Amino acid sequence: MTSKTSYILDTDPWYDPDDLFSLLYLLNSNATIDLIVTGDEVGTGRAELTKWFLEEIGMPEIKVVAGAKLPGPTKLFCQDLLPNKLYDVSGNVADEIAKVVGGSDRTVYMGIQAYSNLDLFQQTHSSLSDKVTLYQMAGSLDPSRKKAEHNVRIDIPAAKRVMASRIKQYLVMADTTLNPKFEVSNQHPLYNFCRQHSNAGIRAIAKNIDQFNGAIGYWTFMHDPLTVSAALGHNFVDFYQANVAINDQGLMKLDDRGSNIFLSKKQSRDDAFMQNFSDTIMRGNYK
Ligand SMILES: [Ca+2]
Repeated sequence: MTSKTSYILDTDPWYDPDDLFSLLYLLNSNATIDLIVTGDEVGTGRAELTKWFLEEIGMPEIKVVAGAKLPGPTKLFCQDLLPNKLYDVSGNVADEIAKVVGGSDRTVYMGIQAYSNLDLFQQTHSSLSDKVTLYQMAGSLDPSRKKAEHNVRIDIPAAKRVMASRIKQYLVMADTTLNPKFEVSNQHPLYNFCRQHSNAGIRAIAKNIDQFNGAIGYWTFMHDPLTVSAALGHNFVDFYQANVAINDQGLMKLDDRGSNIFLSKKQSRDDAFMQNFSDTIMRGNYK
């Protein structure tokens, strides 16, 4: 009997463009995406724009459910691309995740935003937690940090609860991904590939890169795609097991009393990753 592995992408696209790059990378891999859930939502804008994007690149059948909203300020780029059309992105996010997890032997959960949706799932369907392996882009052990890493900071209670849960977890930390090798600026071949593409969905990524840079003042780094690469079984980044504690400000440190999880090593095979990532994106067939 073959065992079924399912894949869930939990994402906050249309802010940092590395989410859309992650999605494209995944769509060109051997994995089949069973469900996309969005977080840090702006209404249901992130989910609806993602549905539009999937339609544009010829993958309209993938289910997208709008997930948790958060109280803090947030940004949604490329809103003007949303056509005057209704997309069904409704559903109870925890129940939708549970349906996928319950229907397979193992679920690879790719968390490339805050922990909010996964936290709702593990609180309401804790008996399924053992079937989930989480690959999460989040956190940092850099002691000079004054502010916690973004994906932890915007929902600290959720990060704490998931870290303490029974879910097996691999953390790709900012200490690994804040590496200039992972930058995609408007000088990068991937930017030009997107900007000049005949497909409106792919062109939207270049627009997202420009708008992100305009608002934030720096270029996007491929934090999320590296996390997805680990979830897909590539070995561009190595992990070690450690006990981690997280304080009320979301700052992390090694602590024997903390949760036992896998952490990314600071050094990665960055050149090999960027080559594989760029080649995968550029050889994709987008309708
Ligand atoms: Ca993200």
